Amino acid sequence: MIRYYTAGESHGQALVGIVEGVPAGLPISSDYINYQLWRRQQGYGRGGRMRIEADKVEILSGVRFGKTLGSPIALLVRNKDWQNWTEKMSVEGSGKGIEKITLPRPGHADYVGVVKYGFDDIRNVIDRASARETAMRVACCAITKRLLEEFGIHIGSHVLSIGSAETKNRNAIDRLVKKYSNEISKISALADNSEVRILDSTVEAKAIAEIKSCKKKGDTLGGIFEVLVSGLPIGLGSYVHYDRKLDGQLAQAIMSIHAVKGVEIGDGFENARKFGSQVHDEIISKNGKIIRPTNRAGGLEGGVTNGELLVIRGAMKPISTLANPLRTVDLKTKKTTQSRYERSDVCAVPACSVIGEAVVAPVLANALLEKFGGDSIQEIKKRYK
Ligand code: EPS
Repeated sequence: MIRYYTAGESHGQALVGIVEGVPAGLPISSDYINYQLWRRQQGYGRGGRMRIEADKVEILSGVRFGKTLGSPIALLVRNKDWQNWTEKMSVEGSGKGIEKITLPRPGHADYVGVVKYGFDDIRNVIDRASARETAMRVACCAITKRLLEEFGIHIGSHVLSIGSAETKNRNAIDRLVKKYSNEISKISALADNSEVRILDSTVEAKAIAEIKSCKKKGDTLGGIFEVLVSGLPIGLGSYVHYDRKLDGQLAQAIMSIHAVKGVEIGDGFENARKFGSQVHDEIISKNGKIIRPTNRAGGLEGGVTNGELLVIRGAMKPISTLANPLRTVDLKTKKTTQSRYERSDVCAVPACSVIGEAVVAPVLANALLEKFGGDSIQEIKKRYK
């Protein structure tokens, strides 16, 4: 089974990742990973940091002549911004003379972090709690995305809403999804053409305008994104054990992304407002084949893939670093005051959708390996056939 770990502080020297359990013989290149890293850095509403970074991965181990060896894969992404933080984030020394941050931002991990670890400087929390970590996550998960592609499984995503700019009429999107239902990553290619990864051009324009005016106000915006997966065979996951139910595992993966506070599979929340007869996808026979005329379940029944398109949505709250800050308490003086502002994004929902694509990949790859697993891609392909 595949596991991955990330390490690294946002303004430290680099982000580091180890991916283990990847079968041997998987073709992978730094170009493939870098393309996913580039996609994560796009999006209207990002702040000054994205102008500094140009994320590129270095593959340090586990790959030889373009193919995985079956051994742990070590990855490195250097933080360009490190040059500006060598003193503040120094590994050595005492930190004497370095300003301590004592104003926790509401909504961030700042306050809970210092209480939990007994720190007197919020910088110790900020730097690991930062969504910068997702750069390495996308790099690690790209390897599992590549693995799934070997089996005709493709992952795509797009953004449904940012602030009040919302895709209400899904008909056009549903037509696109149907058109590309065999290779859903094409949806991503279309979404990548939009600065906010929104497929409906009217909603796209509204979202951009909303981000613009939000920035002027010193505020931030969240939104909803959709991750779609095509080519999944029937039978991945489990209805037998609670911890192997694929919907539960996918929800965990999406909720593990910074600022994601809600998740649904298929029409999860909408279905809760309807009658069962309006919700469940009938099973019918057409030309001797069993088909489903609708997919409100989003590709999972009983925690197991049912052969339909997998549909997962995530809700990202507005970023908690506000240029026009909320009130907080100075942990040194215990006085109520305004929170602090250094620099931040106004909206990162487009990036979050790319991260969503990434984090579901190892979950699905593991479900695939659980059923058909082997030491090499060749061996797994034989079993899969
Ligand atoms: C982040 C704050 C900002 C974002 C960062 C996440 O960074 P900084 O504090 O350096 O301005 O740009 O996101 C990234 C660096 C990234 O690569 O996505 C936070 O507090 O979570």
